[in-house]
Amino acid sequence: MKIGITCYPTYGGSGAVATELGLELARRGHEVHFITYASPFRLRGGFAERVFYHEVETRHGAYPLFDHFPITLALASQQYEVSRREKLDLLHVHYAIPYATTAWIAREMLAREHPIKVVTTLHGTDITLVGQESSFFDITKFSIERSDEVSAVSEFLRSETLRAFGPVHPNLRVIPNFVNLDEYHSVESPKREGLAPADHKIISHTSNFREVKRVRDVIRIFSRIRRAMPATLLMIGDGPERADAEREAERLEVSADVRFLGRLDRVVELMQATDLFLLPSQSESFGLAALEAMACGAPVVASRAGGLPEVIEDGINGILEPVGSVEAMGRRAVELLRDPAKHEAMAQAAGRKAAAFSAERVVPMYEAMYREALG
Ligand code: GMT
Repeated sequence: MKIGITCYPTYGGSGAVATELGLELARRGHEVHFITYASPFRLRGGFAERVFYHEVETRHGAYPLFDHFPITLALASQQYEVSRREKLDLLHVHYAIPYATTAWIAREMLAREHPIKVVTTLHGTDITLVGQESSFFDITKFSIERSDEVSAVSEFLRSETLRAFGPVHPNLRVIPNFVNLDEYHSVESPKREGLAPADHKIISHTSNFREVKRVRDVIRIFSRIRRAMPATLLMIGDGPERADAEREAERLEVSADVRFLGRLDRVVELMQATDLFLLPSQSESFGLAALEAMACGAPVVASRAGGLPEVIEDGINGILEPVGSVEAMGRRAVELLRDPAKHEAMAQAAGRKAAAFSAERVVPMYEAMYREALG
């Protein structure tokens, strides 16, 4: 098949899933065209056979009338152009807003000369936050309804979509996030040099530091761990809540042991060195970051929220507590880190659970959805 993929290219789970999917599809012999406004961050590893990248124009001030460059129209035009020129079979868009809408425009434009199909994957905040804002609600609903096939990344997100928007699509299916186990797996001797002193436990968190991630809770949980044992917290990513998290670390007097590493294109070695991963989000449709940590053998302490219980089984391969329960999360994290046998059993169980979400198992679900879209 010839597949066009559009996603948020910079950082975030949806862009990661979309890019990993494109690379997997290309390995399976499909031709994949990324149509995005910047090179997707996980695509920057170099040349990949059957993978193409088409950059969308984002010029500001291109015409004096435009206070804001109409980037969504530029994207729709590019989706149209690339689909026509490369004879794509379908456009697979990740995140409903605005991509399900731009793909719908492109498909309408192509209708007579080169009909294509539109497949939309819902990732989370496109449904749980942005799509439910009054100004976006109707256009989000419309664009999902008009997609040929639609998937959601968890049972939670599927239910939430149906609750918020009603029966938007007769065949709204769940295709979970996946992980490439060739890359994400545990290693005997992870590279820890330079990350933390040798006697420290390594605790990690990765996100885009938005409010929904509750990064101050990450610091609060860590401060409880730090009071109990030598430990270093790796804060990977960046975003609007970073300054608050830094201040919280100062307030709790743990700054010396918290390392803000900023946005990193590659985190696998850090996950392999991680003893415990923290994801105390307000909501999380799936929690790709947790899955990748688990694949590397790191148990996760997370909120019992959204789709996280579909990935993390409390007491078996991780720890779940209600949103905001930093006391309980910190206490249980300390108990686990103090018990090497229990930690090892959880790390093993985390790896096994991650294997249930391997690329080998999940990517064929996307291929099946494409075949159905193409009839
Ligand atoms: O906030 C993020 O983590 C980014 C966001 C996105 O759309 O890029 O992630 C969402 O999609 C991921 C991939 O499907 C899911 O694993 C995340 O759980 C989801 N985030 C939220 O629901 C908050």
